[in-house]
Amino acid sequence: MTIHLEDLAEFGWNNFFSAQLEAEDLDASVAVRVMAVHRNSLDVAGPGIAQSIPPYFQDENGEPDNATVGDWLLLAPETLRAFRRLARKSLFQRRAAGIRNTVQRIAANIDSLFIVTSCNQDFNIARLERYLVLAREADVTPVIIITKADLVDNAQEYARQAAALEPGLLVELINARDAQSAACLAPWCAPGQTIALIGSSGVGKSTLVNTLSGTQNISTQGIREDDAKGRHTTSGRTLHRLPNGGWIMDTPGMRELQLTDVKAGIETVFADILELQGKCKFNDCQHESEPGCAVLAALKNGTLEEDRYKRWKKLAAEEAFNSSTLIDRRNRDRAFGKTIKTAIKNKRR
Ligand SMILES: Nc1nc2c(ncn2[C@@H]2O[C@H](COP(=O)(O)OP(=O)(O)O)[C@@H](O)[C@H]2O)c(=O)[nH]1
Ligand SMILES: [Mg+2]
Ligand SMILES: [Zn+2]
Repeated sequence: MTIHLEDLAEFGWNNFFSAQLEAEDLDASVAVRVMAVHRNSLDVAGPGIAQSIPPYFQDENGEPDNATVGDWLLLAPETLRAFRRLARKSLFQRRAAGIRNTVQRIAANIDSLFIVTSCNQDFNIARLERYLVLAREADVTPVIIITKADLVDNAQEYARQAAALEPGLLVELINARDAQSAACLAPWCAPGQTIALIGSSGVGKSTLVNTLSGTQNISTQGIREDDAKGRHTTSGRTLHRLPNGGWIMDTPGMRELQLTDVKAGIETVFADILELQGKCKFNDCQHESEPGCAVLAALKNGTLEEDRYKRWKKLAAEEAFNSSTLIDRRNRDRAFGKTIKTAIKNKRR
């Protein structure tokens, strides 16, 4: 068996993955992509193969590994056992609950993140910024999609506000129910491209997937997400094929993404503030009241917007809190408890 690179392209293969293979790999393995993750198995597919395999495997060095939706695996041709997971181009992950810092991988090798919001009460700059941070952290290209443009008179105003978030940010204003209107998204849905969606409930994610698919497969609101028997009508973490050749992952799992371990993402979205920080007089400047603080100076002279500064502070504090381990937090609580005890004792004295 042999890997034919040209046949893999439609599954999302590109040079990033080719570069990880030696000539001998091409002859002695089958490359497949993880299309769906189930509790006890993975659905994998490639040119001429569709197979269910165990979720955990040992790589060729005997190290345990596991794969998530979107991953590329090499299988041994005879046994179809996975023996290597290719390095990921991008990865969405979250920290699993518990004291040990285990991470749960949500999706790998996604090219673009459709950040979906609508022209109404859902529209919220701070929320868009959070999603941008997640996209940047995962190394995925964000596209802001503002739906329900057909329901308001001032749709352009929403687009303008979103576009101001980052220089060069891609923003598309659409009616998610209308295929012609959603046609502007074609470049991101081209053959071999993989997309994930994120956004609040009700903004039109399922509607958009249906419009892009030209089907009504994915339940939209109005129909309840759980049917009468309590079954989920939306599928799990699965890549769906779009008619023009791209792949799309519907939201489950993306919703739970938190601002944990996203320092790099915040630094990318707030690159201007990062640059200012480098100019502060003190290395450990908190940008509150320190002398020689370049961030406060920029606020004062108006080059940094007050609201943006506040949003950055909030996100940075949240990320620092979430990223501290539970043990850190416990120790901190304990130390805090001690401080209170001492304070009470001193008062009694
Ligand atoms: N008029 C209009 N309605 C939309 C648009 N996008 C979504 N909707 C409607 O909004 C509701 C929620 O959409 P849905 O796709 O279920 O949202 P989801 O929770 O993000 O998947 C449905 O009734 C859709 O028909 C749009 O662009 N224009
Ligand atoms: Mg939905
Ligand atoms: Zn400072």
